[in-house]
Amino acid sequence: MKPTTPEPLPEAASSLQCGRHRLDLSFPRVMGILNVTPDSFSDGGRHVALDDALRRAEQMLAEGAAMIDVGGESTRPGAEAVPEQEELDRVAPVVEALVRELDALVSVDTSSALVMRETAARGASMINDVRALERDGALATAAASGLPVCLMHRQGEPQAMQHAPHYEVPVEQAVAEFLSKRIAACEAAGLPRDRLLLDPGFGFGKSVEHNLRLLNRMEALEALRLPLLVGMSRKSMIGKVLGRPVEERLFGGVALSAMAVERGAKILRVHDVGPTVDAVTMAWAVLQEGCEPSTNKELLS
Ligand code: 9MG
Repeated sequence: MKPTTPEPLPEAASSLQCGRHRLDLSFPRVMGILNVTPDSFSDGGRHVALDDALRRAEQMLAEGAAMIDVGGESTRPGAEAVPEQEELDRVAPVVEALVRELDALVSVDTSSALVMRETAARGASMINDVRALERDGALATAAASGLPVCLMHRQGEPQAMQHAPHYEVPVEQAVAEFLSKRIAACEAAGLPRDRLLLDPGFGFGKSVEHNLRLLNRMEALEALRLPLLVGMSRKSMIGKVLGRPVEERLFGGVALSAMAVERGAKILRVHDVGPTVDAVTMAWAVLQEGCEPSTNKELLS
C-alpha cells in the first residue's frame, strides 16, 4: 500500500474576529491590563472609580495597545476568590464605558459564566479565562457568546498554585497536552478552533525554572497552530531572576516580551504598554528584516 502523507497543519490565523472588531495578528499586538479590583481604582469605598479606569485605558490605547483586558478578580498567587456578583459589579460598568466612550476592543478576564454572558451583552469582544473554561457553565456560555476565547494553562488554583509546583513530564509537554484537551472540549461544545487563542500561563503553578524553560521552548505550542498570547508583565519570575520588587520589573518584562515574540507570541498582556510596543515592534522588524507590514506604531499616527 502507498504510504500516506499526513495533511499539513494550517498556519495559525493571521486575524481574529473579536465581536465587531477584526484584530490583525499579522504582527505582534499588545493587550493592556486594566485591573478593576478595589485596590486598583478605588473611589475610597468598595467601588471602582470609573473615570480613573477610563483614563488609564485611554492612555494605554494611546500608547499603542490593541485591546484592553478588564479583570475584577485577582488571580495572583494567594489571592482570595471573589463572589460572582461582586466580580460582575466591578467589571460591567467599566466594560460598558470602554465600549461606549472609547469604542475599545475589550477582553474580559474571567472564569465566571455569569460575567462572560453579561459583559458580552455590554459589548465585550473577547474572553480571557485563566481556567480555560473549566468552571461550571463557562464552556457553554463562551460557545454561545460568539466571542473568541483565550485558553490558559494553569496547575492548581491561585490560593495554593505556587506551593512547590511539580510536573511528571517536561513542563512544555504538560502545557501542550492540557491545551490540546481543552481545544477538543471546546470543539465538542460548539466553540470552533478559529475562535481560540492559547496561553502557556506563566506563573500559574510553575516554578521560576518551569517558567524560563517554558518560554525558551514555547515553539512546542506553535505545533497547536493557534495564536499565542503570553503574560509575564511584572511577574515573580522577573523578580526572582533580577532580585527586584514588583515596581522595578519593567526592563526585565520588556526583554521577556521581545523573546516571546521571537518564539511565536502574537499578543503580549502587559501593564507597561508603551515600552512593550517599542520592544516588540523592534523584535518584529528584526524577524521580518524590515518594518513592513504595518506595525503597532503606525496605528498611532
Ligand atoms: C489574568 N491573567 C493574569 N496573568 C495572565 C496570563 O499570564 N495570561 C492570561 N491570559 N491572563 C492572565
